[in-house]
Parts: sequence; structure tokens; C-alpha cells
Amino acid sequence: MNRTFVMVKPDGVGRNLIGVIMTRFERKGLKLTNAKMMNIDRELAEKHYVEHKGKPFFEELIDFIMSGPVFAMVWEGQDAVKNARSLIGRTNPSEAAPGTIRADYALDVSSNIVHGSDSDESAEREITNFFGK
Ligand code: RTP
Ligand code: MG
Repeated sequence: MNRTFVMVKPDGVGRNLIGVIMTRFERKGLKLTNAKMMNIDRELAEKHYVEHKGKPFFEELIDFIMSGPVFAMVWEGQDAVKNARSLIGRTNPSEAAPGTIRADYALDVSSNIVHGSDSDESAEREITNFFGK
């Protein structure tokens, strides 16, 4: 058993996709253990995406994630990180496999609907950042 941090990004919230995204995770067999609607300030945005600091898309990424409310979640289950990322699909929706969230609901790499942690270490760090210890 492990857990992962998943977040519906401002584009997903704005397009009323929270429900369909949560349904996919529930149908997979993962369990929701925490969730909240919130706004991300610059400090949290830069902390969350610190690995991308200095990259050409960093400022756009920070502005985008702060552009509206997000829906932050913790999902638990077998291989939660890996299974969540397979439901989400490749970063660029045009390369994502059909049936994944990004393939089915997004067109553009910079607004790709949903975030999922990329390792157990990232998951624990992100859960602490968003939900506290
Ligand atoms: P995320 O962290 O948001 O779940 O996405 P990810 O792991 O699939 O991708 P990551 O490499 O962590 O990149 C974070 C977000 O930055 C934007 N990005 N834009 N223009 C580009 O080449 C580019 N590359 C990445 C994406 O919105 C990606 O979700
Ligand atoms: Mg990432």
C-alpha cells in the first residue's frame, strides 16, 4: 500500500471535470483519503514545481497553476503513484494513450487537466506541502 498526491488543475476545475476524474480513480480501485478545493499562492506554486525552476516553461507553469482554484486529493492503494500516473497519461496530451485522462480531455501540454506525483518521495513531500504533516 502507498499513497499519492493528485490535483485537478485550474483548467480541469473550470471545465467541471472533477467528478469524471474522481470516478476514474475510484473505478480503478484507489481510495480517496483526503481532498480539498483551494487556491495556490506563488510560494506554494514554486515549492510544488521546484524541480522545473529555470526551465523555459516555468513562469507560464506557475501562472497557470495559480490562475484559478485547484482540487487537491490524496489517493491510497497498491502502487498508488504508478497507477495514478497511468490513469493520467503522458505529459503531452497528444502523446497520451487513448483512455487516459489527458488523452481524453486535453489538447495542450501546458493545460493538461491533472497532476500526479512522480515517485513515493515526491508524493510524501507534496502531501505535506498541501495538507500538512
Ligand atoms: P505534472 O507534474 O503537472 O503532473 O506533469 P508531469 O509530471 O506529467 O510533467 P512534468 O515534467 O512534471 O511537468 C510539469 C508540467 O509542466 C508543463 N510542461 N510544459 N512546454 C513544455 O515543454 C512543458 N513541459 C512540461 C506541463 O503542464 C506539465 O504538466
Ligand atoms: Mg511532474
